[in-house]
Amino acid sequence: MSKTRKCHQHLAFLFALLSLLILSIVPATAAEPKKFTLINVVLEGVKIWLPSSVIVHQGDEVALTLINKLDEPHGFQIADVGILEVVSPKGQTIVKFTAAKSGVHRFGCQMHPAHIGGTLLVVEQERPLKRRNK
Ligand SMILES: [Cu+2]
Repeated sequence: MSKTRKCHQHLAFLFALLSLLILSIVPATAAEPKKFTLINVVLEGVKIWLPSSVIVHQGDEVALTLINKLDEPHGFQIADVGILEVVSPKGQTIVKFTAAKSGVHRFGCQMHPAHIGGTLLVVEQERPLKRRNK
């Protein structure tokens, strides 16, 4: 085997090692969205989005799968986050957003005021304690 060929093989091996290293780092650093499924049901004549509370941390990427089990379209709105969707009858859709603002954000159906929604609770990330002025 020639010297240059051996050198090429060596380089190819290093490249393979390097790309393997990069591939193993990227998925660990890319933020996985927090996934939740909300289902639209009727309970004794009352339409409800369930579960009625979703809790995430500030800065989280959030993906909500909205499933409409009913025979007519229903809305899904989180005004504070800028989400406004209509889910078709027996259909489903995914909404994605970043939970940028901490606090309690109401969600519900913009099409039917009586349709019960819930709250998205965005919890502030824990920070190191700051020294307070006395
Ligand atoms: Cu509705």
